[in-house]
Amino acid sequence: YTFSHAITRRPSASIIAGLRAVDTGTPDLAVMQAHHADYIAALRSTGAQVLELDAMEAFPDSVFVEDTALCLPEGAVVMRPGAPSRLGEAAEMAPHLAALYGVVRRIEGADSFIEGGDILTTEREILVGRSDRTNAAGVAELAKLVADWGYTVREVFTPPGVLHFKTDCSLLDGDTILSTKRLADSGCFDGYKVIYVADGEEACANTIRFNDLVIMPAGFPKTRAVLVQAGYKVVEIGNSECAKIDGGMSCLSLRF
Ligand code: CIR
Repeated sequence: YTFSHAITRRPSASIIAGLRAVDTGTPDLAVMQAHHADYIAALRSTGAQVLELDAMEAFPDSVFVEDTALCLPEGAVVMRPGAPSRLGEAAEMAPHLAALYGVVRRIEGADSFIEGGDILTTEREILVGRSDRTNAAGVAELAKLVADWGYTVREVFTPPGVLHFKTDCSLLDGDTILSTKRLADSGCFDGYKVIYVADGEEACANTIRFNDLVIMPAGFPKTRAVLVQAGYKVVEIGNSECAKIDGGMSCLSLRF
């Protein structure tokens, strides 16, 4: 479907303390700000209205707004991030969603954990990958919250060592998913058309289709060529700094 809105949050100086699985260096705030501006410009170029929230120093990973909520046409669901340092980010997002949306629901169970990066919404279902951040109780609570909106939630699994389900996949159109082989091999996309990222380019699987654009991280020429060949209009955005703290294109916005 088409998107009329996106919510983003400016990176904070505390980004240097962002969570990461492996330390590959300190993110450079100025470079990240430049990449972030390019990302917002790409979203805006499609005609969407893009909200830029202020940086939050208290939350180093708060630039990755996707993890705080799930935005559906019927309403928004505020998540309960499984990373303790990120739990408070969800409450900070709730009032902004309430201002833009009629209906806001919340994951509330003390034992429920779920992050937006583990959720892939397709035209037929909502896939949620269990991960180190998303547990069975979180998936079950989400399923209950969206049932009366007509959505079916299917629990799937994020490969070991991969942060989020969507670290390894993206929805390109109603029926087509860009995926790494290691994720698609689990069978979770059976029945969908799958385009594989090129071997060695797994880090570009976190891409977004936003209106007429496919926005992907820069520096993955083989996968870029496959997408162009398949007819997608591709825009590349620098992701060197977010990549140091395990972030990518989907993490940087909530889209609806
Ligand atoms: C984290 O570990 O939570 C952040 N450093 C990266 C979050 C990336 N978000 C996403 O994939 N949706």
